[in-house]
Amino acid sequence: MELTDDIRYMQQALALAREGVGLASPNPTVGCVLVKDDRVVGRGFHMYEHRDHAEIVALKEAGGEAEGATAYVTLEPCSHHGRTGPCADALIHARVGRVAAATVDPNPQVAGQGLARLAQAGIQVTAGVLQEEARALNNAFAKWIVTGSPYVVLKAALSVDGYLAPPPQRRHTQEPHWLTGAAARAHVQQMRHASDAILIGIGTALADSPLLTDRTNLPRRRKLLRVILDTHLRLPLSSKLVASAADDLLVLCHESASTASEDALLELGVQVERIQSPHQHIDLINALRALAERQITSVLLEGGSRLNAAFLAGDLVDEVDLFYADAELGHGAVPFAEGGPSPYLLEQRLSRLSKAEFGSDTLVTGYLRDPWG
Ligand code: AOF
Ligand code: ZN
Repeated sequence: MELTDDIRYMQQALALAREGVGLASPNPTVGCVLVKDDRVVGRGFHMYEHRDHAEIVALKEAGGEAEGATAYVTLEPCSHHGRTGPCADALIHARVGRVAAATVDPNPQVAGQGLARLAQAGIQVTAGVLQEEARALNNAFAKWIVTGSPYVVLKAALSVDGYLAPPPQRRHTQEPHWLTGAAARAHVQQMRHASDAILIGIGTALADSPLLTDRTNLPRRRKLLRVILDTHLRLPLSSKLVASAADDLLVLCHESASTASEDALLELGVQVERIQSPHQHIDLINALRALAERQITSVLLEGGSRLNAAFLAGDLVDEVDLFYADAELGHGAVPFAEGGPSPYLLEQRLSRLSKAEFGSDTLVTGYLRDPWG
């Protein structure tokens, strides 16, 4: 009975947390529901711009009703002073009777201390309610706050035989070649919405001239940062990417790239950052660190056979999302990862493999590492 209630209310808190997707980063998405006598007396989710953490929003709504209530929180209440005071203290002060948290906060400044403080104050604490769902919502935050590098998601749309695109000689237009259908492409838009940045290689930028925008129309605090890895600054000034730059286009180049090219891009509102690299290519670890310093907690890799191969070879990918269409492309088509594994081989290395259908396309999701340890 009690277990069922815990799950039901934590599901409500998770649904609230999801409203913060796109609005909470670089903070975690967190939802909170305050329940008294089987009645919801307060609800809240975190938006970075509004500063208040989810618990504080819910406590303000509940007022005096918070006393004796159970707080369902998707992340451990914080114990530190950041932009706000500790939520654990606010819950103690409001005299809630019990706190159920879905997962600990991976932030080393919190990491269990919030729950400990609540327990010390005599509040009943239950941890781990719907932990897996709650953690999945904050993979990016966990990776970024613990390692100082963003969570990397490799996404690819593939033919059933595992290729990315027809061979260049069979491509008749400059228009993108769609393998997957509308439902899968709408899901990719949701993935873009949940990401802080999207990253492609210059090869894909030149071949496909993509726009790389979040077209969900859902609110987001910061624009999706469009990042191009472009060692020698070859991105054409006339490209769609440059033409649409509005503080949201960042070109990462080698430290030796031409200053004239850099100046021309800067002139058009494109941000350029030179990445220290001990070799001829852009050092990917340094590139990811540079993004993390810009408070980018997650990066969606959307492109290119070379890019896929380089990130996989560097063991820099956390999550893999492979959309398989039912069309075949056949021998000679562009491979998933040039000189790297086939997608089928990669699948064998993934853990927690799951499948979902989008129209006639299949999405295979799996993980190469778990940011929660
Ligand atoms: C909570 N509830 O809703 C969120 C929490 O700088 P601040 O004060 O906004 O603190 C940010 C940190 O607080 C963040 O790194 C994470 O550890 C925690 N986020 N905690 O109790 C919330 N968003
Ligand atoms: Zn807090």
